[in-house]
Amino acid sequence: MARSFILYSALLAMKVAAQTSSPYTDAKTGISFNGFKHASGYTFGIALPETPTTDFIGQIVAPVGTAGGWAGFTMGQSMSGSLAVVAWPNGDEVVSSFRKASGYTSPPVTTGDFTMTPIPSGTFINDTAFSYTFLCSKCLGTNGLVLSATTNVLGWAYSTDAITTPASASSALTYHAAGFGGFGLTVADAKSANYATWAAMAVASNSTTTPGGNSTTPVGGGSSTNTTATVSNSTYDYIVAGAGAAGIIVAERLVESGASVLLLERGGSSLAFTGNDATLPWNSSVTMYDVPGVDYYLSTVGSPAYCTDTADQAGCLLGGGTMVNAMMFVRPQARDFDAKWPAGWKWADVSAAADRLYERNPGQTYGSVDGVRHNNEAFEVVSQFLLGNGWSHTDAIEKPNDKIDAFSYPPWSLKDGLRSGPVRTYLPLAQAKSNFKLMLDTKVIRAVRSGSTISGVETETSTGERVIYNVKAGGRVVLASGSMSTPRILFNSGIGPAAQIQTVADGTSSVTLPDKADWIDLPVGAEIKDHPIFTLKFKTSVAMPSLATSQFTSPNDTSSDLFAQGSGILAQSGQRLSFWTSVNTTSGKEVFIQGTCNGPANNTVQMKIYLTHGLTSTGSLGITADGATELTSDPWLKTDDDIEAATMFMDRLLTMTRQPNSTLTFLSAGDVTGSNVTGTDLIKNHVTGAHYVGTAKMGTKGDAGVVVDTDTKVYGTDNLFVVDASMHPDLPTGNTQAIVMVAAEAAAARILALPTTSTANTTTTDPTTPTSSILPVGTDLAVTSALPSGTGIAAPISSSADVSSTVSPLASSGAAVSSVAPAVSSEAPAPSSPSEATPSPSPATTTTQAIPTATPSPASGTIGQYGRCGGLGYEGTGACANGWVCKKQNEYYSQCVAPSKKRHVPKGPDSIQDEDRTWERASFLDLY
Ligand SMILES: Cc1cc2nc3c(=O)[nH]c(=O)nc-3n(C[C@H](O)[C@H](O)[C@H](O)COP(=O)(O)OP(=O)(O)OC[C@H]3O[C@@H](n4cnc5c(N)ncnc54)[C@H](O)[C@@H]3O)c2cc1C
Ligand SMILES: *[C@@H]1O[C@H](CO)[C@@H](O)[C@H](O)[C@H]1NC(C)=O
Ligand SMILES: *[C@@H]1O[C@H](CO)[C@@H](O)[C@H](O)[C@H]1NC(C)=O
Ligand SMILES: CC(=O)N[C@H]1CO[C@H](CO)[C@@H](O)[C@@H]1O
Repeated sequence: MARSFILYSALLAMKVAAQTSSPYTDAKTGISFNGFKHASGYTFGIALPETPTTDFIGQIVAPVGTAGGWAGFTMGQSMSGSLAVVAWPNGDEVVSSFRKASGYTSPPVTTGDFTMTPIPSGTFINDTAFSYTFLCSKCLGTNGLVLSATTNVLGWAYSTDAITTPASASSALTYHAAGFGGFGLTVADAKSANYATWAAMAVASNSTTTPGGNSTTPVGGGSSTNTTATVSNSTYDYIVAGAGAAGIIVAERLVESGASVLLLERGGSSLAFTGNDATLPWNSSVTMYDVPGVDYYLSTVGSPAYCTDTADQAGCLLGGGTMVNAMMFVRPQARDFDAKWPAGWKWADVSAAADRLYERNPGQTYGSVDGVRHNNEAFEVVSQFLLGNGWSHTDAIEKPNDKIDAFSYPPWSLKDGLRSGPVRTYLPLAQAKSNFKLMLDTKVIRAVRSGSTISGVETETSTGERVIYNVKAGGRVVLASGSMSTPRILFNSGIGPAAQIQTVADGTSSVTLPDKADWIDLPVGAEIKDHPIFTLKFKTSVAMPSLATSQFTSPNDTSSDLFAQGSGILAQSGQRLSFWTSVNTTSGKEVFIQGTCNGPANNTVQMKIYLTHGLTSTGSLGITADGATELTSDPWLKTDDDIEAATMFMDRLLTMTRQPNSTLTFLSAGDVTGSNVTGTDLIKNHVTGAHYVGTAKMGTKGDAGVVVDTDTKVYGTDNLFVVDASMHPDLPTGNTQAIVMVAAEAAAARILALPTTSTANTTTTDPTTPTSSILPVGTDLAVTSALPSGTGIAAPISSSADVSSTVSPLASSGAAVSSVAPAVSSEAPAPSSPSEATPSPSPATTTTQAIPTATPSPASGTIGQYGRCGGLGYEGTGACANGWVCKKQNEYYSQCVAPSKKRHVPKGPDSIQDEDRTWERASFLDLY
């Protein structure tokens, strides 16, 4: 594939002025460069001594796209094999690295003798552009730029599509769609007698503004581990670790106060509008996470992003559990708080927080916007059964305190036929603010701690690079990584039972711990709780048809058309009826029960029966040597009260089914069957509820399991907080996400009301200015989540004006599919398929230009993807292979490319991307 090399002779032969260099003097540094400027604003310059030896000074300047992006140049005429320098802005720092391409992939970081040292006065980010000016040492020579006596051909490339992990110098790059090509550098015009003075301005830095991510600053100490991390120069008032149910809400409320907030999420994007383009075959505007009807079948239709290093199932993606859960949204009843939460957290204290949540994220007891409850036969059967036994029909959204012998249409975190939750209802509000940054694919390893003061967090990118982000003086770190993961961060920070911290110290996860004398002994993980679930099946006495699973996983046209209008079975979650009641044990404990019902097979009702609020069993959670959390003791059915309570309810249920004319007859509970079963038999099999709470309980220091105070601050620290399910001292009556969100709202208000601990070095609103800024509530943004531009690192959103209409299957055009570019037909291969070899043919030819030397003939061509097909000096006669078009890149080079960039709607924030799709097509190999 040596086609690129033709350019060299072509350029020398033509000496076309437009593509050659011209001298300019940089105002900021005073350095005279010889350089190349493209219409896009991309500029590259080079300065040489009068007698070049090994070094040169380089400068890359490029407009900062709303989404981010990068700019770079190559030291030879072909990107393949040539040394390249790439740079991009990240917050208020410039990240750079050496790269070398070898194929059709993002060029990896390369190392050698060469190094880069920034020239600070020429390295900056302003409102419109970034500039990187640097001394390139040992960059002249066979490993870098081999200077010609007259003209060198260099390459340039520029992208305004956000890269995956801008904080990491080794991040994968996005395709250089904003521009690329070659230009001729007249060597003589780059030489100056002032070179030595300019080169002396280069100074080593200890930030990531250094070569290749290769400049590492050792951190921590005191343990045998040998980890190094770079330190970001950007600092924040708050760093929030984890963008799940609680993390997004607390981060957004902190942002509203005017404080600067960095939200770090270890996983990738989730809903389509967040940039996830793993859309569904039958509707390319939604991912599996968007569609309520597939929530029971995520693993059938895709590979949901579950954490792989947690004690039990948890979501490791933007939204956390709210993206992988079954969407039950059970507003807590008053006693869920009143029973065991400490003073200041009783229902009277938190009900205003609940109101703020419900204003934005109310939940609803229907799904389909056409008002029809589709496939509702199981509700009809079970409601008759319960009514016949004296239960009453309530509305779980309107009347959360109706929890005794009450049933409801299932309450869902759903809006306009789509999965709702903080990703849809809070995150866009934060992203609209310039004081907010979201970074995906960034895992928090530990809080960096000196005694009781936390200075920041150490993170790890998906490629394993460690970077430390610091808070400002007086700043705070909030852990919101969920009950399965927040404990790990605490252990890794030297906080928890000594045995767990010692496991980290002796383990293999390369965590730098504080000195043993500084370990903080708290019972992290010691009081974990969960709802056990018993699954029962019943035969119905009346005929009850059921839908096949394939109706949800591979929907027919009727279902997918209805969904595009916000309706039908796909616009509903999987449950059909929910019920609640309680039992009183002989020792006087009242323990609640929840049931969710559906009809998984003809004439069959399934009930998932949860033992909930009031249960007394606890287990414990610890960490393994390789850094995974594990249950060191199970939390289910450990007390006589819990066993008695579960048995009592099962006996009552069996009695109900044995009434004359009962519509339900017991069928099975796992392997337990038979007509004479008892309650004791029915509790033999249970599964996890995945509703874990209490791994960093709130309460009075010294009480069992208590880790945080009533401001959610970790005891023994000045500025470390836990705001997620970990801090809940008790289990609620229903599924956990709603109460987790309520408590996150309440926690944000408490944190903002705290006095400043020291001179907060912020010019924005004093973060202690309390509640006025947190009280106003917005509208429910479930659909109108227009995402403004110009926000943080990964947050910047494309300027696409109609995000909101493409987000929703309720697009005004009537059907989501119709808002897809016509090029994407329903037969197009799944966009997420990495093996997709050929883009779908498209009539769109707007980017194609006829060129004299090649006549594109899609039907008969032979030149493959990215092959050269024209340009001055091109001698070939072939045409692009089927499906590809010849595109003029510049005078010298035309290339076979995909007819149009395939767009998957909705056009969400470009910046929030999955690692595996950033390099969807492209080649440095055939840059020009
Ligand atoms: C399979 C399943 C089904 C469920 N079904 C329901 C249901 O139907 N209804 C209901 O109400 N509840 C349900 N739940 C429970 C509910 O989703 C959780 O209680 C809730 O999401 C907890 O919120 P959280 O903020 O504490 O944690 P999470 O929502 O888990 O959020 C934690 C976030 O932190 C991120 N993270 C983790 N570690 C790190 C790190 N080191 N650095 C950076 N980021 C990190 C995660 O990727 C995640 O985004 C279900 C849970 C599961 C797992
Ligand atoms: C930002 O920097 C670029 C490059 O130096 C410059 O052209 C531009 O005018 C600057 N913009 C502002 C707003 O200062
Ligand atoms: C490293 O950075 C810190 C803070 O930005 C600064 O105070 C210090 O002088 C720097 N050290 C070196 C060696 O440049
Ligand atoms: C950590 C790392 O990759 N360090 C490398 C940085 O670059 C120098 C050469 O410039 C190498 O010697 C180091 O190994």
